[in-house]
Amino acid sequence: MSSIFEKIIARQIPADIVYEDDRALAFRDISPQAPKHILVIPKKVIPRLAAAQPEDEQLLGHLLLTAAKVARAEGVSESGFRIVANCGPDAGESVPHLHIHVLGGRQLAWPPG
Ligand code: DGP
Repeated sequence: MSSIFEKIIARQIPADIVYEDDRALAFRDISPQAPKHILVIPKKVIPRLAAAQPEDEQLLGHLLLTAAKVARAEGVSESGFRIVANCGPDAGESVPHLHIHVLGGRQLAWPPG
């Protein structure tokens, strides 16, 4: 069964897409935790960072550069932003398709909850 993010990639369910290329998709989180909250995902199905393989090295780098590109496009590159990849139950991962949260537009607390 395909995950909700695979359905977004396939345009089977709508999303506010802010960036797309051959390997990555970025769209606004449905439940934003900051004024800017975007998810960057690979089109390849990788459930989570812990499931990534050595052959995914270039793709993982591409996702990070995409996160930085999205932050620039959203105007938070200078003010600051945070990237988060929740991996597994203790981290609160809720969608089993690797995703990088890009959060910005407000002062973010540290440590996270
Ligand atoms: P995580 O808890 O790290 O697995 O983050 C999953 C995020 O995905 C969560 O912040 C809410 C978001 N999300 C879940 N379903 C949808 C959806 O259908 N559309 C969008 N845009 N975001 C979703």
